[in-house]
This record gives sequence, C-alpha cells and structure tokens, in this order.
Amino acid sequence: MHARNFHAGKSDGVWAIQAESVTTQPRLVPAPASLKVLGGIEFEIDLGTSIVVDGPESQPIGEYLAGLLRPSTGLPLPVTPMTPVTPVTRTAKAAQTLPENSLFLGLSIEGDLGSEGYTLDVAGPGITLIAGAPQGLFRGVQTLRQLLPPSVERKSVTSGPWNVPGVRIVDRPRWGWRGSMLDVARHFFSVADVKRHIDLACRYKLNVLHLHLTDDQGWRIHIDRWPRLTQHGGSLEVGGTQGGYYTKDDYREIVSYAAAHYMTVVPEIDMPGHTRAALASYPELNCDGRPRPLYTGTDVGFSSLCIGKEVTDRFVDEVIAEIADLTPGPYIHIGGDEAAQTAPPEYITFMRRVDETIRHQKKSLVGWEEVAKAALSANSVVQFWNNGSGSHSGAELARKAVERGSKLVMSPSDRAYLDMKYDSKTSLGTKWAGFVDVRRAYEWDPADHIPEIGESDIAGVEAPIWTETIATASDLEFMVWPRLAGIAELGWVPARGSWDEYRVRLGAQGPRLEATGVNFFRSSQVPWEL
Ligand code: TNX
Repeated sequence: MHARNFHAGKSDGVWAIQAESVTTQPRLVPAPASLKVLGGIEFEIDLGTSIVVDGPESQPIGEYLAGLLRPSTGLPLPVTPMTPVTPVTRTAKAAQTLPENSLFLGLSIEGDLGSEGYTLDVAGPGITLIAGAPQGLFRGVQTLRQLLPPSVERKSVTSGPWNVPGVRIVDRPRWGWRGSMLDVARHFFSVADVKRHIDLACRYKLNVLHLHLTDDQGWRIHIDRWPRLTQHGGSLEVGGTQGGYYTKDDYREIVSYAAAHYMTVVPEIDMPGHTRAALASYPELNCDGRPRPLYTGTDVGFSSLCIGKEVTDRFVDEVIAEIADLTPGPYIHIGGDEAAQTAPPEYITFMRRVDETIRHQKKSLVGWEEVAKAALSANSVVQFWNNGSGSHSGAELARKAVERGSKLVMSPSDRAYLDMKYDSKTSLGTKWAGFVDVRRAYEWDPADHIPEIGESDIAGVEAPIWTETIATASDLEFMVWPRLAGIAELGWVPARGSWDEYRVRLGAQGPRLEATGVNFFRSSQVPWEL
C-alpha cells in the first residue's frame, strides 16, 4: 500500500510504503453508513497542503474547513478555486485531475447522495470530499474533523503531525430532522451561548435547532407590535433572576449562524398554555382582562390565552406573522403542550385556527403531541414526547397524527429529554420521566418505539433540554454532552450499532470535547480516552 509523506517546506510529494502504520478503525460519531479502512495509507496535512474547491458553492465550506484547521495546526491552508470552473469539473472525475497535496471539495450530480450525503476518500494524492449539495460537504467536513487527532480542536497552535487515515466513506442520513431543542424561556441564554451550542451540535451532524422562545417564565423574542412581551415579559427567569430577550437582530444573527452550519432554526411560540409571560404583559389577553403577575416558579399547566376573544386572535396572527418573517425555514412550532387550563373544545378550535394562520404564512405547523387532538393539515409535524394516558397517550395521538398524514419527530421524554438526571447523583435536572443515563439515551430505535409506527412515519429525532434547573452555559453543557451525540447518531445511522460498540466510539469524543473545553458528563458507562 502507498502512503504519501509531505514534509514542511517540501512541495513535491514522496510516496512510500508506510509499514509501521497501524490499521485501526476510526472512531466516528455518528458512525457513517459505510466505512472502508485502507490499511497503511495516511494523508498528512502540512505546510504545502491546499484546499481546492470546485466553484463558488463549495468555496464557503472550504473556508469553513480552513477556519477549523488553521488555529490548531498553524498551517496556511490556502483555499483555491479549481480553474477553469466548468460543468465537467463538477463530477467525481474532477478528483482525478487534482493538484497533489490537496483537500478537494466538490459537488457532483452523480450518485445517490441526497442533499446531506457525501463520499470521503482519503487515499492517493490527497483527500477528496464529494457531495450532491453544499450541505453534504459540510457534513463530510465534520467527519474529516473526527479523522484528525483530537488536538485539531484546540484554539492555539499545537504540534502535528496532522495525519488522516486512509478511508473510503459513503454516507447519508437516515432521517432529515435531527434536532436539538433549547429552552431559552425558563433561563435565558445569550446569542454567544447559542452559537457555541450550534458549534458543538453541528459536529454530530444535527441539522435542526428548535428554540423554545416563550413560556410562563419569559418571552424571549421581540415582537414589534407587542413590545411589552419582552420589555416586561422577558425581564425575569426562573428563580427571579434577571431574564433577557433577543432583539430581532440578535435573532437574525442566530438564524444566519445556524444556516452557516446547515442547521434550520425552528422557532417555538408555545400556546395556548405556557403563556403567563404574555398574560402578565397584556392584561387584555386574559378572559377577565385583569393583569397577572410575572411567574418565576417551575409549575406547568396553569396558564391559558383567552380562546375566542378577538384580541387573542389578533395577538396570535400578528405574533406568527412577525415570527414567520424572521424564519427562512419551513416550520413554526406552536407548542400546544400541557394546556390544562384550556377547555378541550376550545383547544381544538384554537389549534385549527392557528393551523390556518400558519398555512397563511406559507409555513408548516409543528406542535407537541397534544396538537393531534385537533385535525390539523397533513403537512403538520407532531412531536412525540410520550406523555398522557388512554386515548390521550402520546402513542395514541402519534398514531392519529400519522393516520392524517403527519410525520413524527421522536422525543420520548424517558430517552431524549436532556433535562432528566443521568442518575441519582446528578445535582441538576429533574426525574419525572426517570433517570436517563448515557446508555438509555442511546439504546432505543425511533422506528421501533411506538407500536404501529415505522420508519416512514417518522421525520426524525430530537433531544429537548428544558432549563428550569439549568441556569448557566456550563450547566447546559453538562446535561447536553455526551447524550446529544447519541441522539444525533440515532437520527443519522441507518442501522444503529450496539451499545458496546458505540461506547468505544463515544469514548474517543472525550479528548475532542476536552480540547474544546466542554463541560461534559464523564459518565462511568463510557471508556473515555482521556
Ligand atoms: C414538560 S415536554 C414540558 C415542559 C417542561 C418539561 C420538564 C413538554 C412538551 N412540556 O414544559 O419544561 O416537561 O421536563
């Protein structure tokens, strides 16, 4: 087998047998759909390496890759467009005419890679990453990142060598919705906190950021026509500490940062329950027209908009219109959970009206499983969280939703809720859905979770983190990592590995998370490579 060694200052490649190279299986999370290890081959990224892109669409991903690698490697890694850019070069064949010592990123119309799939070849004269769309290149870059030594994640120059093992990877996701939900209502998290969360989540190929923007304890997104929602309704958070909110510019910054990391933001405005912050800001939204105090406790199910009141309808329409304006993605989440103070017939009337409002805004409705009590548009998405009982059990509502043509996002609370304690010793979090240790969060199959619900009924998987007990970015990281990596794998890999095999791969993420300064939970279930 051949390997190529490039040394500092040397521009001509040297091909040599690399007898000492050890063939180990790269430990990737999520595991790729297909991985072949080419024993004995290694590519070294060095002073002479350049990143070659096949055109303007690949260019930003090339720059992003260079931006990832430069701080730790200290290498120049120029990003150069392949010239001339002709349609002919936009195929996998272009790779054969590449300059040596290059990392090539190209788009191809060949193959069946879908919008997120890619092939990654580390062999011959360099590294070749091919995808059907820029998004696929971005996912492939995350794989390449994990093929490099963990110190690549450091923010200051570290010594190499920066070797990548020879592999052929063909990869594409199982489902198109692989989400993380962040509750910024119970405790507020800054734009910088959210960006950091995006940086980490995108490493595991998550592509949806669901922001729970409003709840009893706070309204966190400015609405021009209802400014007291944030002025007053955003002023506090759980425990009575100072809250906060996103201006529209803040929010746009999050949306565009997410987009640059190929994550779609799904904004959630929870209604008709979970609305005390709104009811405290605008007394007319209450049936009795009287003001309510702000709420800083952690109870649920005690608030409701006044259904059928003209001002409520206007409120809902105007808020949704402004949110839709801020939302390039196709979805708006309208909550709908735990509306215990809304009479069932009124709940149904309300949800049908909201459904029409969302349709009018040319968006698709997403709601927690309770929304399936109302017959909503077939393109609505229902988020299963496995609550309720009898005909209102999550499973029953999920089946009803699927019968009407909806797809499900799978977030069973006893598997995917990252605010559940890991075990009895976890000081943060709650345990109403039981302890969720790292193994439990991983060892389930979304397509085999609800009787009569299968693969094609499912849009994907999402792990929510509710923040009643989580006040700081560091606490957030402790609850999210490493469990979110496991949920991300469930959404990506067609045939999930066994826990015994996964835990070894997860262990290899330890030094990577450490190099990034992540406050992750060092679970004793995982053989951390620390
Ligand atoms: C239930 S899950 C809620 C949230 C709480 C969470 C705490 C869901 C749709 N509603 O309001 O924050 O439990 O785990």
